[in-house]
Amino acid sequence: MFEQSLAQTAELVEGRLSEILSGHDRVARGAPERLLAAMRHGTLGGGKRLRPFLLIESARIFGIQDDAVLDIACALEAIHCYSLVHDDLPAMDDDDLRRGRPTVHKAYDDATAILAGDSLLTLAFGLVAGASKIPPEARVRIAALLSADAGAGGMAGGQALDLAAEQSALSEDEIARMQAMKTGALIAFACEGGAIAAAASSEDQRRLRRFGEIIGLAFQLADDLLDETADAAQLGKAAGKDRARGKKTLPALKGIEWTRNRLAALVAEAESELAPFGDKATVLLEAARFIASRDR
Ligand code: GRG
Repeated sequence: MFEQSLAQTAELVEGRLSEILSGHDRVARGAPERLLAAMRHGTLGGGKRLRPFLLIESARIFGIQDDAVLDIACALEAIHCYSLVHDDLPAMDDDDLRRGRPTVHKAYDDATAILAGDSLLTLAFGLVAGASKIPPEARVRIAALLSADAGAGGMAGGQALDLAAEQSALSEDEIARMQAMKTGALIAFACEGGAIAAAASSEDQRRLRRFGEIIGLAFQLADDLLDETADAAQLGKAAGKDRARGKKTLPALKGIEWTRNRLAALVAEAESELAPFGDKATVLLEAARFIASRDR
């Protein structure tokens, strides 16, 4: 049931992103065809679209329909996809495959992959600015929040800390901080951004931020647990490569049982954050459970 609604939202997001990246939409009009094709390669045809789903469902709690926040959800996905395109580059993770297909720099070239990522990042802010069903003040706040969560104090900063950590030992707290920035910030943005778009009260915005931070931690822990427990051959070479490079993860530091217990505790925390919303938050709670127990 939950997976069905996730798949439905993924289809909606895919359709809108495909329209935007056709080059006819205002935000990408006039783009060179090869660059657009590289952006489509990095964005369309795969991905769970979990972040847009969280944003849409966070707004839905307050009675906002998905079409009103769809472009903001697509902006978030565009930033997520840019981060994957850049993360796969030789200067970072140097991966050949993403979502079962050649990475953008393999299918095109490094310079095109850099520009495709840059263009997806800048496209995102155009989409937020043009989300005409959301009041202008909310759009400005969302743009500022997205900038903070995607930038040097958020995802990009977390990536920098992660790269630096290959050369040094990190404590449990340092790993948690790096991951909260690298993967947690965009997930927290999804939940808070949905609440801002819906003009929720400040208290509810904060509550959804905290919920997002909790499930962001769970997302990364579950991801690292998958890497830790999977056979490298089964996962493709990425997990084995991360281990060989000495990537710092909590499951590696604390063990598998500790991680499973921590995931269960995070789901319980997420549940208590959502309690005041009652039945309206059922889907978000299912999302938290999905994230903590995911196998892909
Ligand atoms: C290059 C600025 C910059 C940042 C990169 C997010 C990130 C930072 C790197 C990705 C590395 C990675 C694989 C991290 C593990 C967690 C993660 C983000 C997994 C991919 O996200 P999913 O599972 O992917 O939502 P799909 O394909 O479903 O969109």
